[in-house]
Amino acid sequence: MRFGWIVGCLVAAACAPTTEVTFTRLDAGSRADVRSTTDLGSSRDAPPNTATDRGPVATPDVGTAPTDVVSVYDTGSAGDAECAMTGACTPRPEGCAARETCGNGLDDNCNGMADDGCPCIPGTAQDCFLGPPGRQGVGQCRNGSQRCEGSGEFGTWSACTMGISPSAEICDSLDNNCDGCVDEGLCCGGALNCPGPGDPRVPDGAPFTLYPLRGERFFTGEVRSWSWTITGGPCDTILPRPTFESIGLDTRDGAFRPSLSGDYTVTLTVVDGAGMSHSCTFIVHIAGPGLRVELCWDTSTTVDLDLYLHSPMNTDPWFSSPAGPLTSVTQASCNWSNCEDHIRGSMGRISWGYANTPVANCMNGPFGPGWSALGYCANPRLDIDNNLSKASGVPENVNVDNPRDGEHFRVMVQNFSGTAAHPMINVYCGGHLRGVLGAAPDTLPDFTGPNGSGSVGAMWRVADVAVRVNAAGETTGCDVTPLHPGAATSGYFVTRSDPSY
Ligand SMILES: [Ca+2]
Ligand SMILES: [Ca+2]
Ligand SMILES: [Ca+2]
Ligand SMILES: [Ca+2]
Repeated sequence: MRFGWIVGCLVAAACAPTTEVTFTRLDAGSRADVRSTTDLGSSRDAPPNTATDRGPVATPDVGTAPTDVVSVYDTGSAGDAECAMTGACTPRPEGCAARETCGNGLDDNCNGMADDGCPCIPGTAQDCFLGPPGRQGVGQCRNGSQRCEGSGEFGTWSACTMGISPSAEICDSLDNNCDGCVDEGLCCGGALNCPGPGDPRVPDGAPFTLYPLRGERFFTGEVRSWSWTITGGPCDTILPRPTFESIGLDTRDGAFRPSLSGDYTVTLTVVDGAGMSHSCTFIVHIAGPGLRVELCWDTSTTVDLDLYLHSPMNTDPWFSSPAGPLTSVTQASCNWSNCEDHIRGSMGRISWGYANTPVANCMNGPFGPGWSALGYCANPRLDIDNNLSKASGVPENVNVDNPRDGEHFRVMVQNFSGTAAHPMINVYCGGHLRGVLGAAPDTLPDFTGPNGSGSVGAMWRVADVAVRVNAAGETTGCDVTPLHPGAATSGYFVTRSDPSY
């Protein structure tokens, strides 16, 4: 579910004119990275850039950009001359370069596109920043995420979305245009105090844990109305209802409970005693530890798909025979039979030798009562199971809170119903989105097959994920390798009635 954004004018009339920031693209494309001041609130965000996740990253030479570089970003400041005199601050340079540098997720040449013209592996995802390179990570600016689109061996990076880009400076105690100066050139009163990245008022959240929203932390003064809107990540674009529950969104103190990892964009809109609207938009990062694989699909209320994560110890077949999963499922994978709080069948719980983790990691999910009774979260575990009887219209996900460095996991989706579905897989490593597979426009074609009552049916072997874990046991990143049939270098790896690895 998506919500409309309400962006209030926060600049007192006496302070006009305001800074204008307009992003336009030089080409005729119509992607989402065309921005203007009118959509400055619609950006969403992804985790902070971690260079270790992408291997060596070239650092753009932002200090010696030729003078003839044309930037599509207009982040210059204006404002009231009188106010500009107070609080002197030197804005940071935009740092535009003559050429794009590949692999850094930056728009080095300031043409409105990050890593444009750079080859990538379809299905992988990386952090990116839509704005002048010199403004990355400054003020309210936050990295977004882009995924590699295409159906061939190599693809191209999508628009950089889900981040916060520079926007016009407004009175909110925040550096909106990310030039290193707060509320520069404006005559600000100070009732609104919006959080930027890393602000202690907006700590990271965890899946299934209620996240409080406290309006008084961001606005002081007389208020006529409070309003919160929340936007989720990739699965929220295709599921029939949000991946989060929410309460009190029209009150000062609201809250939401996310069921998935990733970034949720929150906008607070306040109408003050004089009827003027004020707004803050910020990102709440929901980070589950370790490896987290999420599955969602368009027909999740009528079609039963199942998520399987293969044991990292072997390459055994997924099933013991081509007969249906109900009779052929094995311990080769974490799946619906052996990985939930409640174990079905006689095989017992799957064990890959990991320690259990604190029950707080899973106690608020749909199987929370079961995990609470056990007193721990098992690893691996299936946190949500959409099997149309227990739950419908929801995602599924498998967690391994504490994988070991270098371990390698294969992800598979089996179509139990056999009828049409377009599954999407999101891979998070240490809370960072590192794979988006099957998302539009590269949806999985014809994922249909025999019903699971008599056959293992249609199976999509999605990707191999090799995790990186530091000495403290924290998952710091991973490499996602999308899979293709046979020796092919492109195409989705879907089989029918074939249980092999
Ligand atoms: Ca560029
Ligand atoms: Ca670049
Ligand atoms: Ca500024
Ligand atoms: Ca500001």
